[in-house]
Amino acid sequence: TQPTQSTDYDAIVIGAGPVGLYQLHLLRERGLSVRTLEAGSGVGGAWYWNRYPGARLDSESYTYQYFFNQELLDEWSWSEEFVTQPELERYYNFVADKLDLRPSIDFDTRVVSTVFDESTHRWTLATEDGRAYTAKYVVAATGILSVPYTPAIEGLDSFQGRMLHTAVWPHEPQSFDGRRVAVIGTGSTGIQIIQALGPVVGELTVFQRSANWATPLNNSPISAERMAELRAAYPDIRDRTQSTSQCFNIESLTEGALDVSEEERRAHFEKLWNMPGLVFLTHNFADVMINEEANDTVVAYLTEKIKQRVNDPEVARKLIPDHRFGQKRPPLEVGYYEVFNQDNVELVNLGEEAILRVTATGIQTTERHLEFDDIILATGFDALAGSFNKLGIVGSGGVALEDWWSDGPRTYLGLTVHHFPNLFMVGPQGVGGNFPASAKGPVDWITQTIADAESDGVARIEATHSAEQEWVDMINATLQITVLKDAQSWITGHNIPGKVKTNFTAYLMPMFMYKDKLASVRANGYEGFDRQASADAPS
Ligand code: NA7
Repeated sequence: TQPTQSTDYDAIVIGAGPVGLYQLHLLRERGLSVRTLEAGSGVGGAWYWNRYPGARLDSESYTYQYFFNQELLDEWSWSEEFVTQPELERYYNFVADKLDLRPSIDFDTRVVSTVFDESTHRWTLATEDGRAYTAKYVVAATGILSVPYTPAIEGLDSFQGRMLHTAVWPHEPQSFDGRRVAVIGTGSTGIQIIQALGPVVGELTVFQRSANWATPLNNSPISAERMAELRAAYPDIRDRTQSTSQCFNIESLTEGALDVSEEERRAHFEKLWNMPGLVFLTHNFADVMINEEANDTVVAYLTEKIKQRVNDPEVARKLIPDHRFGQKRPPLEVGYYEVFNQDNVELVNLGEEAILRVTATGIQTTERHLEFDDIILATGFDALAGSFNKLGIVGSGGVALEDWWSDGPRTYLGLTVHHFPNLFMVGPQGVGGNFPASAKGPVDWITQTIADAESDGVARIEATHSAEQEWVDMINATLQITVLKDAQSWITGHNIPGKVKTNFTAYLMPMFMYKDKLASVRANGYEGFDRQASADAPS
């Protein structure tokens, strides 16, 4: 039988999340034939998969949207400063419909192999169910937090109750009323689900490997008046989120915590405590992430807050982290600490009482057997390199991405990798933070780079080994000046046994430097790249 549609494209985008949808739209606008391959049955990426109770944005809703299209801005209204997952999923569906993206997306299509052909300079992609696609360009928009991590706990499969992972949550409604529930993991996700389930479950047992510095979300509904004000301010908000260091709507102070008096410091922390969002990270003193003594002042303030909110001093002790503020991404909370004041909630500190195994009816710890109806894994992700390593990417000379990255990610600009021509990614060692805003520059740049390659008759464009090495060296060097250098988080790979590698994963320099670099690479004729015309390209 004849295939009903061509499976050969100019470009394939992998993923229909916030980054992939924008990339699809831009490449299509440039007149390229583009197909998006999406593993899920719908759009939204993280906001399609992470459907657990309480799943919510930690960025202000109106900073997390697309600003490139006036109709999108005019026709969409946000209901809360920080909306929940269903509203975000609706937003991405609204965008997909408005921009007519759906006809260009193949859903339920998981890419398992992505192989470069030296003779044609094209990529062949194979899907889990045996379909094949070819394209000159591939953009992997598979996300830095998208491969769910399930720890290898003995007996996990033997549990006869309901076992759920927050990152692959079922579409059918799940009731927890009156049930005995275990939650393993207290990162941003664990904290959101714990505070959502606290009021409804029969009994809740929280298994905590590391406590976290959670600060108040300070959410509120958005009234019609507030929405009108926000709309009027959209041009400013757009510009700010494109210029602050982590693409949030607010910037750090210029003075250090140690430059001001104790009273002034405390007054600023009190202000942050009552402000909405991730402000302890984004609007704190300038030295908090680079000076341990400055960081200690935040730790002291937040320690006091936890002690004030948790009734039992012993429980409060367990909830006080032993890492520096910001070494793990600080979660935002709404009544999280008060959950532990409920009689039907217990906190198990895994450092003092470890999980030995999961049984048919519950969890056996070093101290006792606990019976559960439900076990919820809020154990996070194989972050950063994880989703790219799963695409089965084999580049020029038969080099596998996973092998090339055996010492951790190696990229040029967080967007391209030596040995992998015509392949782009919004991946590790690139900018992060408020993701749709931080990914805008990279996606615009990828689009222009592909458009220029097309108009210049380029058959293959590939980062040079030396440009990549310089980028990796810069990434590794900048880590050393921040408190992240001895962090134990998904950003360093410490969340997964055996994952820590030599190369660091994130770009920590200011956003403006990244933007300048992208601009100068282009202005200097794609500095750091080999661009080969069809006739010159090796075959
Ligand atoms: P995180 O932040 O990686 O949190 C995962 C949690 O699961 C964290 O508390 C881990 O402890 C815990 N964990 C992981 N493995 C185990 C085992 N084996 N036993 C017990 N506990 C374990 O993932 P999230 O989904 O919460 O958030 C990820 C990001 O998404 C978040 O930072 C935002 O940027 C959005 P650990 O801290 O590693 O000791």
